[in-house]
Amino acid sequence: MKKILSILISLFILFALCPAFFAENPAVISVTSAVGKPGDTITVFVSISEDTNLGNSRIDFLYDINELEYIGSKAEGVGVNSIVAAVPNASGVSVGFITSSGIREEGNIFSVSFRIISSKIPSRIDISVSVPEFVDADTDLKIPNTVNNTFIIIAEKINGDLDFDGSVTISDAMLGFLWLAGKVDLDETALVSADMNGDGATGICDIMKIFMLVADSNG
Ligand SMILES: [Ca+2]
Ligand SMILES: [Ca+2]
Repeated sequence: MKKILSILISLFILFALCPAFFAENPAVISVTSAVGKPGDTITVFVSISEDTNLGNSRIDFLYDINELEYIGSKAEGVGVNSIVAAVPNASGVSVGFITSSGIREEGNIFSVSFRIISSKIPSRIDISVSVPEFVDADTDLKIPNTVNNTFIIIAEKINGDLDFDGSVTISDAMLGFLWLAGKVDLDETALVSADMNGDGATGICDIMKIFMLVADSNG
């Protein structure tokens, strides 16, 4: 019994002395989807959860380069100072970025624009998104992270047409209000159509715009 106790105590001391392998806050990376026609340039926005203290890093986007062409990346909103390297390759593009110090805020960190080469309409281009390694800006410890894959829908997008019947009517506005109230779910494609101001997110301002559009067209 005494022996077991001393082993437990030794183990406890060993763990107490070991530096933590992971930094504390996981980084949740979200990438928006988009809708466009063949030939259109569309933009997806990459955002991060709060208080990650993420330092310089990169995110990889894998897709069929015969369907999608990389156009450019732009630093956005919180914490990313500049895009250092966006390297298009045979399987997609890697976007590297510089942070002024660790990223603490939540919000968009950068955007990536693509041109739709594929002429298949309607269809869908999948983009698989991955993070090679995230490290803490101060301690260099690994930051655990999650990231979602995304997709581009190739379709005739009509801003505000949430039910995809080809026109914007009071039904679309009602659908938007029901969604805001949490009464119905909208799939990601409908949410992209609902993004009236093109900022990559759908909210009350967008739904109000749809409502105003319908109200105006009804005199
Ligand atoms: Ca409609
Ligand atoms: Ca919006």
